Amino acid sequence: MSVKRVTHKALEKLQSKAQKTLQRSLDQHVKLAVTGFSGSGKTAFITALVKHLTTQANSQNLPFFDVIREQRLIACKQVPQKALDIPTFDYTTASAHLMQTPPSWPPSTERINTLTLALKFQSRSGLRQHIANDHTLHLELIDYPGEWLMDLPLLNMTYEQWSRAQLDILSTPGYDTYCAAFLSALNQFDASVAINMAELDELSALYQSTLIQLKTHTKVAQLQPGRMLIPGDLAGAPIIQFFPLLTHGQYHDESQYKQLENRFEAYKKQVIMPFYKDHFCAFDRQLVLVDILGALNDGPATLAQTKLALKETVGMFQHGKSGLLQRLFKPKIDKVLFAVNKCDAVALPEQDNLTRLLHELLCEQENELKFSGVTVDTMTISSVKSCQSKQVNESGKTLHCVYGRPLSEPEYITYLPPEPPEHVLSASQWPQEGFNFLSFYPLPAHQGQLEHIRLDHTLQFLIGDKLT
Ligand SMILES: Nc1nc2c(ncn2[C@@H]2O[C@H](COP(=O)(O)OP(=O)(O)O)[C@@H](O)[C@H]2O)c(=O)[nH]1
Ligand SMILES: [Mg+2]
Repeated sequence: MSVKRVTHKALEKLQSKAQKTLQRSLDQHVKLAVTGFSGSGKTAFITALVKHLTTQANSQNLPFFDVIREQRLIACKQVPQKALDIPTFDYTTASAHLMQTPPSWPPSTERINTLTLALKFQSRSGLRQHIANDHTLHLELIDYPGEWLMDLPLLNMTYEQWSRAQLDILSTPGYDTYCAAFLSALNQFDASVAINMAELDELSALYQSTLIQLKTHTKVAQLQPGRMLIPGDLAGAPIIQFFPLLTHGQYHDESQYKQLENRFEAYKKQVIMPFYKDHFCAFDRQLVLVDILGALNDGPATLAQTKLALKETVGMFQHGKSGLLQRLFKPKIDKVLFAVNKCDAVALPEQDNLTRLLHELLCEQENELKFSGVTVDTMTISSVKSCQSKQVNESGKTLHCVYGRPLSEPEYITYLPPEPPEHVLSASQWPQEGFNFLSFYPLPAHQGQLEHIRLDHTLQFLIGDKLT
């Protein structure tokens, strides 16, 4: 009798243990790469994502996120991260900036940091719903300075190739004001003579100030090495003190040229490689945020360079194919979303133009990715709304305007933004007056609620299938 009871109990225990193990194996971990060049809106996006999932997860606010529309999301909260050696994303400070009166944008990112959210949900499909009442998806997010992303293509380049590409950019008409001093000093530089540390330091510093100028005044993305702009813990180290230089024949091992080439190679091996290996591989999903409005404001050269920079960086991930990163770190990204961010600064009927323009800029990459079995989509979003759309009647005509407080102004204004092109324009098709999309402060939170455009579509595409 007692033997029977024990056996029955043991069986129940075993069943429950098996159920727990199965449930654990069905609980999932998704690592989402939020990528984009500096200023594309990564930090604001992560802040908004956490805010909406933890405090605004209702079907009015996120109607196109299935788990929420179907009222299956039980709760979402920040949980301790797996990686103990990376600082935690400071959500409290970042969200405080958006929520304060008047609101401001979160500070820009100077280092890598991470945050993990646990989404507890009810399943309605497959095996899961029979195993347990609720399941948990862990969503891991990583924030880092966008400048460091732009270092990724260097892994595929020799010093000579990089120098040529970089000097091409510095010689772009329109950038002379920022680059002339460095280019003329470079003309005087003799690369064949013996190593002269003082001279290398001086020219590196001049190159660094050129990159800083370009970053301040243009939207050009290819500012390399990224650590010259955001050094992290490498400030002042010779490994980040190099600059592009054209070759003229052979150089001896102790020449200035060889020293620069060695620093470039050391930077690749000791800075870029470990960074991506430690933090930037094993992503499951990727969001690429693109600041097309900034590129349009800058002009045709910057738009063309944005296209190239996207091609180079997205190409490095080569999800599923045999790219360099694939061989090195085996990334396994199976879904990529390209999103034009900040679309709230464009009149509502013209926002679709941005999707079409992005699609055209990226058609080659999209094709490659799809061919490798990756699911790809393009979208126009705004993770934190900074403007309301507003219709104004003028002499019987309806004008589609935006209403917000520009960064340069003390007051709210109604502004008629330019119409963004649907296609890439050549220099001759470019409007003479250029484009002038304004940047605005975030809209004030209303009763503690932030507004977004298509954050729910974004979440559905990126993680919806993991929450069924
Ligand atoms: N209109 C609008 N502007 C945004 C949005 N997100 C970011 N921005 C602007 O872009 C700037 C850079 O954003 P940030 O998140 O720091 O970019 P990051 O460098 O990619 O992390 C902000 O200071 C804002 O001016 C958005 O959703 N809408
Ligand atoms: Mg940032």
